[in-house]
Amino acid sequence: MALLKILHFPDSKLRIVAKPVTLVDDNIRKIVADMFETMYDAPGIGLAATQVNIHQQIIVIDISEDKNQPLCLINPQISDKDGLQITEEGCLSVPSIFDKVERAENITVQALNEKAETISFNADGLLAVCIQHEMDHLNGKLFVDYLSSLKRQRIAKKLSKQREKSL
Ligand code: K1U
Ligand code: ZN
Repeated sequence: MALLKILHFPDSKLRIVAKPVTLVDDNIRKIVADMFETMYDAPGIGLAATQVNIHQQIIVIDISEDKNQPLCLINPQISDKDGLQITEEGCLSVPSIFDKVERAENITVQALNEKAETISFNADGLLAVCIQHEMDHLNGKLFVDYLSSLKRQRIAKKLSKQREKSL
């Protein structure tokens, strides 16, 4: 397994729209394993392939406290959503920035898992937020896009200062 480099806002590669996976093979399973390792190491509760510069529709998630409930979603789709929730979100591609975002409260998801099986389930609360956040990444969208352009500019400035300091 390998740790992958996470792209940071405002990197333009975060805006690339991911393509569907056509075959879930060992190459895809290696990407999934590396993504889990990268997510647990960060640490985070989710990671989309876009964030590690892989432009295929792959998401990994684990919202459990003990980090023992891995969930891999390949070619995810939301067929139903209802209700609204406002949650403080973070993002491994926008380090140390947190802000409130409004998302659907309940969603119905279809996807393939790493064994190429079709899965379908309902999600609510944090899991629903995380799936919507990660699916946005696959579409080249970041949670800061829901904030005002003034806030987004301030965040870009803050991150570029942080980067300068760390060089
Ligand atoms: O997509 C990402 O960048 C991962 C992101 C997922 C996410 C968090 C919160 C709301 C929506 C989506 C993160 O994991 S940020 C880090 C984080 O939230 C966290 C890290 C360690 C323990 C608990 C949470
Ligand atoms: Zn994110």
